[in-house]
Amino acid sequence: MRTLFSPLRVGEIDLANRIVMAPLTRNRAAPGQVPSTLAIDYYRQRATAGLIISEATQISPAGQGYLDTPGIYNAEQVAAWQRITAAVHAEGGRMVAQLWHVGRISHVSLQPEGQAPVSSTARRADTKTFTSNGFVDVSTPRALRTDEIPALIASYRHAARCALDAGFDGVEVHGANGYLIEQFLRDSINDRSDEYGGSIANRTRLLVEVMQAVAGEIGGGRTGLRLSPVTPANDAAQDSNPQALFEHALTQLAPLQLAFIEVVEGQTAGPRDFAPFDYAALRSRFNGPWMVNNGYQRQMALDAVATGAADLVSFGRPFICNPDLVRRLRENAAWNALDPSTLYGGGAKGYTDYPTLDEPVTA
Ligand code: 8OZ
Repeated sequence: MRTLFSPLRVGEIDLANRIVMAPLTRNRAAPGQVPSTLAIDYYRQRATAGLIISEATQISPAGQGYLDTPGIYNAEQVAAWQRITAAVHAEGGRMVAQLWHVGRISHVSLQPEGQAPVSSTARRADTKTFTSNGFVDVSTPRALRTDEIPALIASYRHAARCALDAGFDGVEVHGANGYLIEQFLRDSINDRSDEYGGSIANRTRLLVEVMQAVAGEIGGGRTGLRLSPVTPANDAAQDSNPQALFEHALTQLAPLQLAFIEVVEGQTAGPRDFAPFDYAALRSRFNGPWMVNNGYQRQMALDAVATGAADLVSFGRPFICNPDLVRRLRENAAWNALDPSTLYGGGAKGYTDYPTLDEPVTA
């Protein structure tokens, strides 16, 4: 019988169970956008997950949009990630790097030479980001020229190569939450008149070319994708026809034989029924492992896998506060409560000090 606890091979990656640690931004990177040494323990503690998806990691300096997020584009970063992936592998875990470009969700103080962030559009998002000066409005972006797209795609390819050099089992491309790829996908944001704007085929072009480049570099069986078809995160207004848009995208991606697709159902970290969307119809366009996310409780997750509605379930905030979430799911044990004040930035507190079932809770 197939359960949440049964093994699964996704593409080229063998997983011990179907419980996934979702990508989680924690803003604790060291100078140089290098993951901190604390991150070694943080991820090692969670290595009983069938798969860990790393926190979002920018593919290039211009891909950064928040203070103290790690990158995956230079040798120093690769060396630091190597220590993390080695620790996870030593515990029998598997880990992929989430490849991220924020597009317009950034601030000039975080950009190379204080330049404007780049996007599909020159229109500013109505949202804030976190900088060394606290929460500030995101900056007005500059629309990428068509002739700049090949270099952008090359930076995804380079980051994918860096991820494999760093010992990751693969990557997940961040195509969700209103960041660069969704700034191209949605007609509520993309106002281009070149071949990357307008029709659904044109708006999905960047995603498809990025996925082709990454899969071409490291193999489709080591490449996953995160989508969030209706989330309003980061001022991503609804597309006029998200069902047709995302079904077209998955149809285009089918030949790549991707390792998995992770779908955020509803509003990221919010209501699951935020906007109507037929996720089963979307899934019918994809021939590989289907990972669901957003607000899954134990019974929901057990049912999703047992009924075949999903192959894998990713948990975000529950994994932050329960390093041994897999055991707690297995034994139907209670979950620790999350401390929201330690989510973003800081040190060990709220990061590596959440207790397991074996540890007495210390004050
Ligand atoms: C929370 C804070 C900053 C970034 C996402 C990468 O929503 C993020 C993120 C989440 O995908």
